[in-house]
Amino acid sequence: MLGAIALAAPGCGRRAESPAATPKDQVIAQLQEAVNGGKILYAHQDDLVYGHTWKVEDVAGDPLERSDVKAVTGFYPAMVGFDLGGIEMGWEANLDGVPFDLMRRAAVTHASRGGIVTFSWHPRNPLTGGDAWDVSSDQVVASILAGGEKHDLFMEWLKRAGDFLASLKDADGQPVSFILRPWHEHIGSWFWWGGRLCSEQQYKDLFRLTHDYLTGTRGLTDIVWCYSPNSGISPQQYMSRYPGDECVDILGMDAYQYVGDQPLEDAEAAFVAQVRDHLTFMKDLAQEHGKLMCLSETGFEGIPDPAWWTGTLLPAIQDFPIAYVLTWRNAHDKPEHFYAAWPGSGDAPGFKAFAEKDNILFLNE
Ligand code: BMA
Repeated sequence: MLGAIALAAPGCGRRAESPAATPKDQVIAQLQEAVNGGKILYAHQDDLVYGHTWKVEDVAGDPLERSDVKAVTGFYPAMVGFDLGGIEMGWEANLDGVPFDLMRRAAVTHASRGGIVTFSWHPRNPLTGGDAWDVSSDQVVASILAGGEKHDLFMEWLKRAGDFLASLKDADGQPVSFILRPWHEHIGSWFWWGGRLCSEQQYKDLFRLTHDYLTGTRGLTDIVWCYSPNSGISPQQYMSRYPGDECVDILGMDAYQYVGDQPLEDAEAAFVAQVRDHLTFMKDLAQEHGKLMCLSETGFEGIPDPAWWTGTLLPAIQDFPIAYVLTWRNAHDKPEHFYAAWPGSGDAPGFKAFAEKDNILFLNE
C-alpha cells in the first residue's frame, strides 16, 4: 500500500506553543511523522525535469507531470532532489543541463503537491577554475575562508546560491522550506572540500560560513540543514568534521552499491552490512544530538540486479529510523547512468514491489 504524506497541522507536537509553525517546522514535522510511523520517504534526484529517455524542453510551460518513478509505480517520489552546481557561476542551467528557472518551478511544484525538496551542490573549484572533482590543490578551502585570497569570490558564489534559494516561493509568495546538503561526501577525497584537502577545522568553518551566511545574513531560516559524509568510515570519522548541532538538522550518509571484481551476491551482502553498520552508529548519534537521520544518496548504477530494491536496499535500510532514502538521477543522455526504474528497465517490477511496501512512502496526492 502506498501511504499519503500529510502536512502536520500547525501547532501540533512539540510546536504546540507556537501558533504559527514555520515552513521549516512543517517539513521537519513531515519527516518526523514518517519516522514515528516506521516509514521511509522515497526520494529521486532530478525527477520531474528529465528521465531515462526524455527531458523537459518547455522551461516555462511544461506541466511537470512526467516522472520515470511515476511511470513505473503510478506515484511521484515523496521527495525530489536537485543540484545547484553552476549557480555559483551565474549559469542559466546547472552542471547537468537543468535550467535553474525549470529547477525552481519543479521544486515549488513538488512542494505544492505535498512533497519535500532537497538540494545538493557540486560547485566548481574557486581556486583552480576546475570542477568540484578537481582535487589538484589542498589550498582551496583555505583560500575561500575569511582572509583567504578567494574569500570575496566565494562570498559572491554564496550570494548567487542564496539568491536562487531565496526565490523559492509558493503561490502566495511564502518561502518554501527545503533541505540543503552542502559539502557532502567529505571524509573521502574526491571533491575539493574532501578529507585530505582541508583540515577538520577548515571544513567546519566552511560549513558554518555557508550556514551563517544563508540562514543568518540572508535570513533563509526555512532551510533544513543536512550533514552527509560518505560511507566506508568509522563513527569517529563521521563526527570528525561535524560543524555543530546549531547548523545541522539531519544526519545523512551517501552510500553506493558497487560490484568491482566480486560476485554480485557478495557485493550486495557487503553493501547491506556496511549500510546497516553505519545506520546503527548514526542512530545513536542522531539520538544523542536530537537529529533526524536519512540515507541522503544511494543507488546501484544501471541497477543490474532486478531484485536489488527489495533484496538489497530494503534489508539495508528498513530496520532504521531514517526519514528518507534518495536514489540518484536517471540521466537522459547517458543510457547506463540511472538509479531508479523507468518503463521497460529490468528492475521495474522489483521497483514497483519496493514502492508497494507499507514502509516505503511515495507522494499520494
Ligand atoms: C554524479 C553524476 C554526474 C553528475 C553529478 C552531479 O554522481 O551523476 O553525471 O554531473 O553527479 O549531479
